[in-house]
Amino acid sequence: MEARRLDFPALDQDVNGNRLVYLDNAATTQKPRAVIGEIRRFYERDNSNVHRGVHELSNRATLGYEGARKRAAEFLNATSAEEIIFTRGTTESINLVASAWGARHLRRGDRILLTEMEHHSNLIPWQLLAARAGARLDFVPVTGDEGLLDLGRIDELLDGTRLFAFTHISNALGTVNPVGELCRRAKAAGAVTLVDAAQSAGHAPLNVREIGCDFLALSAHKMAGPTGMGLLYGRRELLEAMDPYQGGGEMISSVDFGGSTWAAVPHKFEAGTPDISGAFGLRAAMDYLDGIGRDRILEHDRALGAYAYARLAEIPGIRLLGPAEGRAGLVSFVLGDVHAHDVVMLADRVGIALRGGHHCTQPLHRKLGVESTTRASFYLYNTAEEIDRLADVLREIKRYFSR
Ligand code: C6P
Repeated sequence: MEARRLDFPALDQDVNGNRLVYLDNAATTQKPRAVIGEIRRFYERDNSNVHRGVHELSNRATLGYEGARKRAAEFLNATSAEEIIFTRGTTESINLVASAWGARHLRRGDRILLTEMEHHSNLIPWQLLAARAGARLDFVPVTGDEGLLDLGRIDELLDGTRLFAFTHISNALGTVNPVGELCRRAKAAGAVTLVDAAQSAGHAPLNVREIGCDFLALSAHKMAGPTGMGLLYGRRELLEAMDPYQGGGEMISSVDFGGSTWAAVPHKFEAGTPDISGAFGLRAAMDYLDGIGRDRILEHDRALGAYAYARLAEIPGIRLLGPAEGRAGLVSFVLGDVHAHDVVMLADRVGIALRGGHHCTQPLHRKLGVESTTRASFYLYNTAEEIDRLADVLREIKRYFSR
């Protein structure tokens, strides 16, 4: 894995006089040359709009764009490319379902089930929908600092639920949720399921048919791909029964002053000129990750997550959040009474990139009784030595503030 560092030009730099240690991968990962080069190649050779042209460049752009859709379907083991809708990312994918599925299927008094560890992107769209439809939100509780879902009352909570949306990996806790089991139980209760795979898509093999979900959302930029690009997987029969999300070019079959008809899925949900270079970049990212092997990336992530948890637990007065075992490749913590923003700022002075705040999980932080946490998150190019450096720097910061 270490040799892979060389594929990522941004890692090869000093920050504030020290070698960069990039531990902010849950926010966005770095991009390998294969992805950067593919986007550049698209703009240098194939740049044209998709679907509307018959000239050579437009054909190439269309082939590449639709080829990326096929590649994404294969990456997720979807039944067909028509089940893949390109979006701006996880946030837009979830908003699309809340808007286009919700408008059709949610009625006053209906219930939506979420968990207490959801990112705001998997909370606010449902709050907006619930307010519009007169529906109610329920939450699967989190056990406390250990950060697991308390599934004790899950069947009771699922009873009468129309849709259950939950994260695969928590960006704030590092918890890996049992997505297959959650989908099975939701299905048994007749609920539609949405998996937020923002933190898992580039970190583990993902098989939507094995998981058994109805929808799954991901962002390219968290899996070595470009920003502003992502996708929604949706089971075809559900997508076909949904209204369009936005109106405009590309999503129509025929248009008249008095009314219009819609294109078939997936184009029904892709109004306007899409992020074409983003699709080329996403495809390159998927090829890159599969070239390494997503099972190997998962193993590496888990090993770093476990190592970081153990090393940081040695620091006196630190409070670690999330499970001690079986965690993903990220660790969130409170360093005594040092504010997270001070930790992040001081670590940056020696070239270590961390993130501090509520990580868009304000209700979870409130429940755990903390305003903010510091988070170190890893990817395939990070090493145990970088975690050792982090642990040393955190000790120094702690000592400095204890004087
Ligand atoms: N989490 C983090 O630093 P977008 O912004 O659409 O690409 O992804 C949103 C999102 C949805 N779900 C989960 C679990 C996420 O972690 C994120 C993004 C970043 O943790 C930004 S707050």
